[in-house]
Amino acid sequence: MFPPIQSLQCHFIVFLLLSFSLLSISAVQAFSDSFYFEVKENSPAQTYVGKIATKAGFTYRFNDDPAEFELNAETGVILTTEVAADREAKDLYSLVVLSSSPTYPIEVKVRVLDVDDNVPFWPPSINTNLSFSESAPVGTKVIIDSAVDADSGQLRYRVEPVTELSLSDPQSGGGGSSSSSLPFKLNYNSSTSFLHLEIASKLDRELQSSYLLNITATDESDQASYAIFSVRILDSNDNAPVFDHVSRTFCLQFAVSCC
Ligand SMILES: [Ca+2]
Ligand SMILES: [Ca+2]
Ligand SMILES: [Ca+2]
Repeated sequence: MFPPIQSLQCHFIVFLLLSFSLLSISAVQAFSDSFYFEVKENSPAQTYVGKIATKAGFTYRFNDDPAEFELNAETGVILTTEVAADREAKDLYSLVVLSSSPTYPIEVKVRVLDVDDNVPFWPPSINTNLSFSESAPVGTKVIIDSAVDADSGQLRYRVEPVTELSLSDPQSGGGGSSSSSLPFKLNYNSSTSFLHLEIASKLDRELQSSYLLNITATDESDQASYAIFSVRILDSNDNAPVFDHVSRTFCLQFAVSCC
């Protein structure tokens, strides 16, 4: 008694799926050996990266030659080439080394470590026009666009009033002016990268209606760039009306002479 055709089709599909799974597993486990190395980005040519295990009588080559690394066919030593690795372009290389016949594959991963080789910058699209109501209480914050640094380190920020010297030399510390002369301070959360400008002391539009701020972003290698932010203080109805003393006196005199 033969099984029905539909049952045969099902068995065939199950067989195909099992075969495919086994092939996938064997592909994952196909490497005879695995190696993990680390090298700093921008390392000069011929910097030692690592050495794979070799067997006597075999030679070795990359399956797909990377521009940044070379392999000694006999010793298994991997060195950098004239083409420097750039972590910001690629931070992990997954390479396959093949032995001579009988061929066996070796997995090599090379992690490119960060070097602080980028200066922080302020994207041109940032909003540099800010405003606060003069009645906003101390502690009121507005979020401002932060600077960008392609490296992995943390940035730090400082705010100073704009002076001619601070514009010509942002490293000068504002030419003697300090953030303490401003009614603002910066609040930076390095884990979220949110940067806030916060009111540090009471604002008064009638005393000063606008400020120009020089905000500097500095990375862990003291590379810095600054942006100028303008802060407008918006009017609030916080002054009681005052009578003109002269005209009031005139009116009273007029009233008395009329009587
Ligand atoms: Ca780089
Ligand atoms: Ca870098
Ligand atoms: Ca940097």
